[in-house]
Amino acid sequence: MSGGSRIQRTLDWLRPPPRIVDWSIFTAVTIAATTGIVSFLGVTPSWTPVFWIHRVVGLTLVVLLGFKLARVRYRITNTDQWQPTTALSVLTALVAFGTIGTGVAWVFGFNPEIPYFHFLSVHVGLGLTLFALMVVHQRSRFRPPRRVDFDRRRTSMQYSVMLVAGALTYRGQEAINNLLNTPGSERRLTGSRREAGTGNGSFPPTSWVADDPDRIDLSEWSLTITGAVERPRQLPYDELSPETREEALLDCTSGWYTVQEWRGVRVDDVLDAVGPETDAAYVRFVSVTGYRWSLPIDEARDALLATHVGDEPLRHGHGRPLRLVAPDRRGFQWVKWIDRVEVRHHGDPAQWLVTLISGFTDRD
Ligand SMILES: Nc1nc2c(c(=O)[nH]1)N[C@H]1C(S)=C(S)[C@@H](COP(=O)(O)O)O[C@H]1N2
Ligand SMILES: [Mo]
Repeated sequence: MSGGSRIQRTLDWLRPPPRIVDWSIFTAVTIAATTGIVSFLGVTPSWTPVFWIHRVVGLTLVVLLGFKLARVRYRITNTDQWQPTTALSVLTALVAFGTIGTGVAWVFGFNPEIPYFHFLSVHVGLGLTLFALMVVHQRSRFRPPRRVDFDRRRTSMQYSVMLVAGALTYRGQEAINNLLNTPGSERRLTGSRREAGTGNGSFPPTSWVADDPDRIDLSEWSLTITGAVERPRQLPYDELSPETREEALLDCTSGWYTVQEWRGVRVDDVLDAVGPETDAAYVRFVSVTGYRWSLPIDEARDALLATHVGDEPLRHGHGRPLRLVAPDRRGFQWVKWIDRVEVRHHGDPAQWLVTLISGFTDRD
């Protein structure tokens, strides 16, 4: 039958030329990696577009990879076509499907217990690996698209169809999830799933592997408040008066969140006691481990230095004696085991170095 079936013809029409497919995969993976990394900051609904782009681009990638694999399949199945770069290409394809597969599995509520990692962090790890492999792969094979590849109407039509199909697929998934009432239907906008309950035992202590201090002896601990302040101070534990209670949501990039009532000292009160200089702009919270994060001073004033969660003293794993509660910030910014608060004139770009690789966990 010449021309094949109607579906076949439609697919052929929708398939962009090879160089554009390759270029689009490169672009889509780059966008997915970028939105994935940027989404690590998102907690509040204003970040919804970032999560949506990530999901829709991820699903569009499925179609693009399908086109690509249909084209290059013979290079893998015909052993006499093998080249030194074939292994790398196969690995890249496997990591690509692993990344998409773990993302889709997560959306449907799949969350197996695995050693050391949370399942969602496997998706993050595969995604970062994919980006790196793709850059290497492109260097051996990449041909930039040429003008002849573009037929403006057709190309924009092809992309509209793919993106709309991606968005509809994601919407359809929501409907199926809700209908079947899978655990995947209970995700926040960030994709995180709820850890229900109150107090220390109801959510997992989550830290970097290397960030694992010894238990802190309260009689040897004190809080130093220093930097751009008029009267630096050092407060022993029993001079803190942890009387402020506040409900706040902790959302970790490894895919869980919890809502707790925290109790502690308002940063505002701590700052008033030391008198920040008038041009002070940031407050840096530093852990006994060296882990740290800074907040703009006005936001910091609204944050809490917590000693308690759900009316229990914080357990070691959750940052005893003192941890930051920074509403509307992602979990990794909620520094644990704080013993130093520094008022500063500038932000602290180096803090990113310590916090880029989230998700190694330390469960008790
Ligand atoms: N000092 C320090 N603080 C830290 C971390 C860490 O590794 N070291 N992990 C952060 C991360 S990634 C999260 S999600 C929260 C988790 O808090 P929890 O362990 O009480 O659940 O703590 C944050 N604070
Ligand atoms: Mo986290």
